[in-house]
Amino acid sequence: MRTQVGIIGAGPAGLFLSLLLQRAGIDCVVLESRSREYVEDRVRAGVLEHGTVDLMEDLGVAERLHREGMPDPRLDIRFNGNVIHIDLPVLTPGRMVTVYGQQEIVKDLIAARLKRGGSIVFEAEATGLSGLDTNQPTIHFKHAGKDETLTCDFVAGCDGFHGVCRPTIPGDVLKVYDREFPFGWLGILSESKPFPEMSYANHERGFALASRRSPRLSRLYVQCTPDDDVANWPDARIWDELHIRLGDEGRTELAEGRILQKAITPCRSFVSAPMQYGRLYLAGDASHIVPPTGAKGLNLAVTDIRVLSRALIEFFKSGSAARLERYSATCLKRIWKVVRYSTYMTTLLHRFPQQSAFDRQIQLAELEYLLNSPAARTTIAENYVGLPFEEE
Ligand code: RFL
Ligand code: PHB
Repeated sequence: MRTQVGIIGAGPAGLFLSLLLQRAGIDCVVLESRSREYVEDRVRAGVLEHGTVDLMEDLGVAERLHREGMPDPRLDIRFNGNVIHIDLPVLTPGRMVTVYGQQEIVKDLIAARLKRGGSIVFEAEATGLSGLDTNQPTIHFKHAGKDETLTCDFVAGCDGFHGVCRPTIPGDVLKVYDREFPFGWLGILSESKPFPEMSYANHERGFALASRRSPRLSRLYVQCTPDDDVANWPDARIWDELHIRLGDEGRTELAEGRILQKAITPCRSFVSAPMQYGRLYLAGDASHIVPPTGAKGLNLAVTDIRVLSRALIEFFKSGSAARLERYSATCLKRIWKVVRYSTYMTTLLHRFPQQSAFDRQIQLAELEYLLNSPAARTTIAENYVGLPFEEE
C-alpha cells in the first residue's frame, strides 16, 4: 500500500487530520488497532473549546453537535459552603464552551470520513516504523492476521499515549517532562438529571466534579487513590462521596440513577519534545497528556492538528517545508501554557496526601481570592474557553 500521509490512530487527532487533508486533496490512510465499535464507545472527554467547535463547523461535521451538544456559559467551583461562579461570556469576549462527548465527535468524524470516500482500516495495528530519515517512510502493521506495509511521504503519529510512534524516536533525541499526581479520578456515567452547572468541588475528603452528557445523563467524577480499583467503589460509596464533596449533605440536590459505566483514570502531565523526527510528526496524546482537571487533552490534540495540517498542505501545494520544520516549536508554545493551566487547576482543586497545613491554607486563600476577584476568575475563564491561536 502507498499513500501521501499515513495516519496511525483513529482518535480525535487522526480523524481530524484525515478530514483536513482529504478536503485539500491530499491522499491519506488511517490505521486503527481497535474496532470501529470500540473507538465509538470509548467514554472520555466532554468539554469543547470554541476553537474545536469552529473546526467541526469548518469541516461540515457540526450538524449533530449543534443539535445535541450543550453550549455552556458557566462553571462553578464549590468549597466550604461557597460557590465561585465563573461566567465565561462576561469574563472573555463573549465566549463559552460546548459539552459534547468525545465518542460522539469520533462517531461524527468516522461517518464523514467514510461518506467522503476516505479510508480507515480498523483492527490494523501498527507494529513499527522504518525509513523515517528517508523521503519514503514505511509503517509496518498487522491486519487480518497478515503483516502489511504502508509506504508514505509522511507519517502522522496520532496513536495516543500508549502508541508505537513516540518510542521510535531515539532516546537521545527525545526529552521527556513528566509529573505524576498522587491521585486518580473515578468517573461514572449515570442515568440521572445532571446539575445545571458544570461544578468542580474542593472538599476535605477530595475533589469531585459534576458534568453531563445530555439532559438525562450525568458524568460524575471523584478523586481516588492512583492505584485504586473500581471494585473498591460500590455504587453506594460513590453516591455518598459525591453528595458530601459537592456540598449536598442533605441529599436533595444531586439526583442518583443507574450507573452505566465506571472507570479510573490516572492524573498525569507528560510532555515529550521534539514532536517530530525525520518524516514522523506526533500529535495529541501520542506526544503529551494533561490531567483531566483542565478539560484540555482533546482540545490540545485538535490544536496540534490545525498546525500540522496547515504545514502538510503547504508542503504538498508549494514544496515549502518551512512550516513543517517549525511544527514542534509552534505547538509546544501552546502545549506548555495548557500544561501550566491544567497543573494550576489540579493543584487548586485536589487534596494532596502529604499536603502540609501551610499548603492547605494557601489553597483555601486562592479559592477565597477567586471568590472575590474578577481578575482571578478571568484567568480561569480565558484558559477554559481556549487561548487565542498565536500562529500567523
Ligand atoms: P486517542 O483518543 O487516545 O486516540 C489514539 C488512537 O490510536 C489508536 N492506537 C493505534 N492504532 C494503530 N496502531 C497502534 N499501534 C495504535 N496504538 C494506539 C488507539 O486505539 C486510539 O484509537 O488520542 P488523541 O486522538 O490524541 O486524542 C486525545 C484525547 O483522546 C484525550 O486527550 C482526551 O480524552 C483527554 N480528556 C479530555 N480532554 C478534553 O479536551 N476535555 C475533557 O473534558 C477531557 N476529559 C479526558 C477527559 C480523558 C479522560 N480519560 C479517560 C483519559 C476525561 C477523562 C476521564
Ligand atoms: C467531562 O465532562 O467528562 C469533563 C468535564 C470537565 C473536566 C473533565 C471532564 O475538567
